[in-house]
Amino acid sequence: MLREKLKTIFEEFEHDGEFYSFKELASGHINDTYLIITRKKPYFVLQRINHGVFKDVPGLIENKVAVSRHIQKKLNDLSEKKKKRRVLAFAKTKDGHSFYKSEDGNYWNLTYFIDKSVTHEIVTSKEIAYQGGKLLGQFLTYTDDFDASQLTEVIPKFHDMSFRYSQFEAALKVASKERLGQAKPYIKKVEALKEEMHILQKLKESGDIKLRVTHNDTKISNALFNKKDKGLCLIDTDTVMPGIVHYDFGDAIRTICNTAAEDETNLDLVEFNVEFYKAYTKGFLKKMKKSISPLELKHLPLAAKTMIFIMALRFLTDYLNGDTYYKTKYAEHNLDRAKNQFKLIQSLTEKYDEVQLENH
Ligand code: NDG
Repeated sequence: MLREKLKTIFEEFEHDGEFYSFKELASGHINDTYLIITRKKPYFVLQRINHGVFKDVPGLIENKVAVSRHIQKKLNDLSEKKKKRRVLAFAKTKDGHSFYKSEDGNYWNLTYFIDKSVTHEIVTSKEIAYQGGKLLGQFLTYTDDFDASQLTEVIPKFHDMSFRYSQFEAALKVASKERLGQAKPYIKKVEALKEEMHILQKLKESGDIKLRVTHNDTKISNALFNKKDKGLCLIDTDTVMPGIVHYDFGDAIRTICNTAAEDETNLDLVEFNVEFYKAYTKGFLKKMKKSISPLELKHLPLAAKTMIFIMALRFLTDYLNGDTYYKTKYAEHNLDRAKNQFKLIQSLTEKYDEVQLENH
């Protein structure tokens, strides 16, 4: 029984919590995540890391723990007023490791649940967008002096556009006739956008845009807020790796500015919200003013387009591959997700002038 299993694993970790019950937190597409409700707070979050997706789970967990520790040190130096900021804290197992490997070969990690926090699947106010922007700017500022060479590259070439195109092209060769047929209009879009979608990668490769420590999965549901909509911290640091600022900014905008959730199938509901873009950018730049270069700044709108596109491409590729990567609930799920992202690109493209910084 799942309850017994989770309880047993929970008890492998060092803490004072007494297991009472659990609740699945089902919004992620990769790992299995459970809220562990104890008899007395704090609660915990127990997570099974998907080792099909992440080949080096110990490396991944070391990344997360090291980055959290680095941020924690910065938080310790803050004034009382700012002490509401948070960072994930990891529990250790009774034998001193940051993860537990269960007999069935699965890897688990345990963090302290941040009390009175909430997440959002979609953004409903400018204030949340603004706070979200500050959170990311803060994360990138806190990790600016983190030695990136310490980090394991958990998924090599994660946001590398040429790599994602090559996976897409390989998928075209193995896809069923039926899926190829369903995907045809979107395959054409992928081909049409190829050149534009490589601009940022080229700037990264030439060194014109610098490498930083980036989060790499900045969708809005990976940000914690308090009940008054103030930002607390980013969570799900599985993919912290060296990257460019555009990965994180663009990936955040992808969900912040979508008027519908990523899984919405009614495309009439999917629009790009320019007001939220402006609010997010304002919060982000408030924290990043000193460290962002003119070239990085100029390419923020393209970052949004590129990161929406890369997710469309990845969902489409997984659909063509027969759903081997993302968790899906029905046969067309990945195709529907891709359609949602393509609709968002279309809407952003129509409003592209409005998101240019000079028009804010
Ligand atoms: C997952 C993906 C992330 C993607 C998101 C879409 C991994 C490790 O799903 O890239 O943007 O909801 O593939 N993470 O979190």
